[in-house]
Amino acid sequence: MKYLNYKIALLLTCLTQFSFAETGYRLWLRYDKIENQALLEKYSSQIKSINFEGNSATNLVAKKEILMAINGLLGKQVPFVSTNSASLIIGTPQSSSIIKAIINSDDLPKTADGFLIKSLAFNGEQKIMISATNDKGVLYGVFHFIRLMQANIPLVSLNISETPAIKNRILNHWDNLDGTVERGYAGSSLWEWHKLPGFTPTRYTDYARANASVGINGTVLNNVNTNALSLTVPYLLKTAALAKVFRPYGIKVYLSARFSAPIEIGGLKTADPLDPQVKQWWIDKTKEIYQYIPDFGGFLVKANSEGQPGPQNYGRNHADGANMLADALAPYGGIVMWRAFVYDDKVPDDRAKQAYSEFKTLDGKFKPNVLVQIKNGAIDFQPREPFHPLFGAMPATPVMMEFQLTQEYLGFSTHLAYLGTMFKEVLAADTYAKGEGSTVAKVISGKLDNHQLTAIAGVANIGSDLNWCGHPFAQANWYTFGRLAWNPEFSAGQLAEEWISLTFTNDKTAISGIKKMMMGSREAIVNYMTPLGLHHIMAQNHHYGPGPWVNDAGRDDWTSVYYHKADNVGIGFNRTATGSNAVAQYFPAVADQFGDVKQVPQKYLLWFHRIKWTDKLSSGSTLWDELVKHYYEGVKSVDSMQLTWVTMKGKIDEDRHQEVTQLLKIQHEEAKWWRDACLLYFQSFSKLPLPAGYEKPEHDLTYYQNLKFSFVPGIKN
Ligand code: GCV
Repeated sequence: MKYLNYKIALLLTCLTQFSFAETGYRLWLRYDKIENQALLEKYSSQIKSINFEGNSATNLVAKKEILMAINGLLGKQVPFVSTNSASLIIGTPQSSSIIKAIINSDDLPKTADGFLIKSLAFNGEQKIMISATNDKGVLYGVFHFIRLMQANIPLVSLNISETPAIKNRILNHWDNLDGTVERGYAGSSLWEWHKLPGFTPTRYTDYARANASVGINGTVLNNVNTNALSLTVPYLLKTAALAKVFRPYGIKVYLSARFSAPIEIGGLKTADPLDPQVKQWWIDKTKEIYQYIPDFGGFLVKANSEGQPGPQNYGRNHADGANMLADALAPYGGIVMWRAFVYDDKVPDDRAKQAYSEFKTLDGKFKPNVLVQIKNGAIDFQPREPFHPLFGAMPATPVMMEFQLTQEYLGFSTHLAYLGTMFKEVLAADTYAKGEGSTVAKVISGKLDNHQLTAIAGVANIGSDLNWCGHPFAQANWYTFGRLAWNPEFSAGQLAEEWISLTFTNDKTAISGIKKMMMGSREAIVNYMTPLGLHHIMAQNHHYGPGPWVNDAGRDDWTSVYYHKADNVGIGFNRTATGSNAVAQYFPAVADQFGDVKQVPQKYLLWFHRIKWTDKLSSGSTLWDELVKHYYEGVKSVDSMQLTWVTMKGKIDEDRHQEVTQLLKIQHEEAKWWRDACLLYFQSFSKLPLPAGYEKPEHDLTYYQNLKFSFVPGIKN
């Protein structure tokens, strides 16, 4: 007996000591047993049984999720019951007679996808109800409820009514059919095209769960630099298989469409959008797509940009191209997302002005099911850009936002960059299109110009890596994108806290430390890469590391010198009336501010103005000294992040703590690399010394200029 007890004790020890590595695979959907004993007991007394009527595919996945979450969080099986004695009641008034009896359906949010979570008394018992007018709304309500429990929020007097501010909340995958991901730093593509349609691993379901949990309801599967093959039947079958997995989670699939597909896969001689045969080809192709994918979302198009074909090849304009596709999609309710990311080195004008110049005049010329998809800034997802002047400038056209979650210009997946602060900076920016308060958020949510068709896109940072996004903290950008797409009014800090508590811990000190790291992280990167409005000074092509010296890239607007214009006198791009006059594309209140060197926010100084090295700034320092200060501050911020992270040891799991420790070390080295390379290069013009007290760069400029890298991820090497 004694021996048996010993064996049992040994087995238990082994079992408790054995645990799976914390890979980050579970993202923010962890559902581990709640550690706070008092809360656990409280929750257990509040959720004794669940009633969830309804058998649609979406109901079934919501049931599975709530069961998995509650059983995990409470550490015990909570039964489903069919009576109104249940303490948690879920469903729509149509699917559930109990919901119908206990709720006045007028109280439910009217907008599709909205939900209501309410504490109420029924038959003398206290209950919680999750309801909506449609099954998708119920699913979102379920995920929200789970989030409350994961974040250890008391379930008392609940009365949460939410509706999404933006209708189409979409990820853009820049995934190629060969499994690579353009600007992807988290492994290869999730889509195993060669195994589709037969093989759909559970990972696809987990992808759908993660998206639905934050309200994302669409995904463009393939790169905007696209291959026409994705529109052929074998690939449509593969897309249909993915659509089938995502459908119950309320996620529609979309495809990037190659404008020249009628030639490449259709055997036509032209892709001219006004050619009747071309139009018919798209009508037939679209009909075929809907045969395979009845709820297909529509097309995303990159046209006449960076070598992609488009209507201008035939002397037509963007509206001609978009409208042709829109007509083909309209009978099925599909939409066109036509990108405004256009520029051409043959156009003798500031690249920052070209999208506005091309699109502004087309306002009102698009069919009702077209959205113009605009990047957050006028150049290209730089660490910091002022908001794109097209926001607010096309009142008669639905316009949508394109953010980049993958960190092409923000340190790939080795730098900790929380982009919530960047998203918010842009969303909260005031366009003054209709006077003060005409924020970018209001433009894209259709509120400013009264548009019903609204959308937002995020270029995905997701790949085959175990933890999905490469850097454990990069998951926060996926999370935050979804949550802000749902409600652009959420604050970056609130969402950071939320994500930390779901992903790492509910320990208050840890949350506040990690939040501090996250909230300062993007500014740190701006400081050590492109402070004071500098932009596009990264290495050529692969974009890994600094390259302010790049002066020959095949075309001027791909060089760095085009953007910083440093010489012995000063630095910066004059975009005022005496320069390219890009400021004039903004509404007067903004143009006046950005165009005036005394009023322009310092963070945009060199974006709009050319300043002498020795000019005094409002801070009292010369431009050179201020630039140096920012570069050094950037590195110092990474020091602080490292110090904070050390104090997280023991507060979060060892696996992810180790990973982030290592990544922060790389980030620190790379921050110094950026700082030293850029300052040495700019110093070769300013000829000014580093002010006293700053550590000297480790190497000379030639050393940094000679660094060469092979097989950098994110490009075709
Ligand atoms: C998909 C930048 C990137 C390209 C990307 C392009 C775009 O130029 O470097 O890789 O191409 O933006 O958004 O179309």
